[in-house]
Amino acid sequence: MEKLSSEALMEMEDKHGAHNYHPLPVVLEKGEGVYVWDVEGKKYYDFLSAYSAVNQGHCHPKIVGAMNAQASTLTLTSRAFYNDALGPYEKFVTNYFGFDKVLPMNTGAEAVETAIKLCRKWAYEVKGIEENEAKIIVCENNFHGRTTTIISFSNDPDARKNFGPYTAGFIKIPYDDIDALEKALNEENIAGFMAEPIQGEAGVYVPADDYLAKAKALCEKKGVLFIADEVQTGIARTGSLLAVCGNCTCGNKCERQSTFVTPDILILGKALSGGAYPVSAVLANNEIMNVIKPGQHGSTFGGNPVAAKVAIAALEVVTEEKLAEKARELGDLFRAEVQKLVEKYKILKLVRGKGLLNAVVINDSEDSSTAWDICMKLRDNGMLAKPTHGNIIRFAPPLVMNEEQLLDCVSIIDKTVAEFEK
Ligand code: IF1
Repeated sequence: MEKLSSEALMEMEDKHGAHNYHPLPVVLEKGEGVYVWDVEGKKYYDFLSAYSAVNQGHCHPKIVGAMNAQASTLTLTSRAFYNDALGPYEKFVTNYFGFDKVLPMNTGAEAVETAIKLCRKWAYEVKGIEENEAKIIVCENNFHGRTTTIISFSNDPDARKNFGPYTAGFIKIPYDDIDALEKALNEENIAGFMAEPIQGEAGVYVPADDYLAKAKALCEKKGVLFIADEVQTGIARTGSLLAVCGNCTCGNKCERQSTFVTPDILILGKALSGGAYPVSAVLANNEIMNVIKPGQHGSTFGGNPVAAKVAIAALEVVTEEKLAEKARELGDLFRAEVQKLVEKYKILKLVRGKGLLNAVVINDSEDSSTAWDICMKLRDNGMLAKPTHGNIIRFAPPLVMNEEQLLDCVSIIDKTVAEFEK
């Protein structure tokens, strides 16, 4: 069959696929480490990492090896029967993150939905809130996925409009505002507080250093569950194993430093599989997780043998290659170098982030196309990134990048932005 061009492939998607995305016009056919290649053979640095799912780099041999081996042995049993991969994975992942139990799911949104159901059930059966009265506090400008319940508490019109009627039982408060949280915690029937340790989609908003610790302490005082959505910030992305780890030094399985904020419910996804396979997870201790009894929650693929083997390999790579420490060091270097560009170019307003989850705010109106135009030029110059909202460009390379490659990307950003300087 003749090789289809980028144009032909984009037209094919446009004709046969739902238009639920507006991708940058580049058609990728190969990925390896920090690089991807388009169908014409052009090579790019990947600076999005599939929204932080490919932290371990594209097609990591250890992860792909584990996937191939299991995929040619036993792919799926469903949970109607046991299999020889799930127990060892559950033991591995609960020890890795320090929780009693894990409920394995597939996508991030499924894990968020699972956490919401778990929190509600715990509220009724352990805390004693009256049934159907449980409320969960969430933050404005959140992004937790795209199911109907999750978009019910979104304030992004694109994510929410015309998908009603909406699920009740959520209270929205400003992000990074401890007073607002304290006030909301005084309301009736509060079961949980769910937040992203750094708001990714909103534009990489890093809260005050003590926000999460104070939030957890307030929740503890009020007998409310603190639910951390680490789907995007977890798995070493922000310079520690989890973003709630604060400023731990080791990055991997730190000795629960004083700044470590233990969530009551931890939500993982994306890089839990290194981007090779849909794997998500909800972790909690027995007092919470044991409210779920047989037949009360699950999914066909949740905890399948391929997912189990892939996730173990993906997490072993994080430890073996010290990816949290790398993200911390390279992230500091990236922000320092890009800050020099902010001082050099009027078109760049600021750079912010933690570890290798960063964003640059473009000095133009929210509705301008400048951020998009810059990403199009970055593409021409061999680097792929995409705006989050309006005038914010997210920069999140695979954590396996080395200093030379990072500095090469900074020089690509420099060269590209120079073309937009009026
Ligand atoms: C899209 C955004 C990022 C997430 C957090 C749960 C989920 C996500 C913190 C749900 C997913 C993805 C979804 C994808 C693009 C991407 C995204 F732009 F949508 F908001 F990363 F910022 N919690 N984020 O970031 O996980 O069900 O997707 O596996 O929907 O466009 P999922």
